[in-house]
Amino acid sequence: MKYALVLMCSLWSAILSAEAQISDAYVRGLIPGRDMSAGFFTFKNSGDQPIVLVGASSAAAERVEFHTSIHEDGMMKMRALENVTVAPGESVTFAPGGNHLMLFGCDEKVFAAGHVMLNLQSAAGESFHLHMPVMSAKSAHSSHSMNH
Ligand SMILES: [Cu+2]
Repeated sequence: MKYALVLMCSLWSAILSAEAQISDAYVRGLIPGRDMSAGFFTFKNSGDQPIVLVGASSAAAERVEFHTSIHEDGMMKMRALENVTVAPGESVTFAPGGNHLMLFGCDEKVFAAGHVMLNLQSAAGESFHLHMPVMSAKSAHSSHSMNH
């Protein structure tokens, strides 16, 4: 009985880890005097159920939100998204000028060390771990407006 349980658990974790592939993850380096950053990644759902991302958190930031950039009255603005749904077999790209993670209250020391660990939570209670290198704010494409 114990053996069957262990087998079930390892099977379950294999299913979970095979469900999504995350690539091109990175965060912007902090601009001196500011504690906000933006994070980007591509999330591919290779399972057969939709994955609804409902939250993000990081030890390197006080708060992390999903944002989208929209053009309104000739200006680029940002809106917070409550959740992001990734359909089975589809990818969602968080990239400059579109969807992004917004990190508030960033820890300078962690950013200076060059990488940020971040978790995405799904509505089903899954957790996806992202290892995001810090890219210099100068070299990163700067289309990210601070207007909310
Ligand atoms: Cu934003």
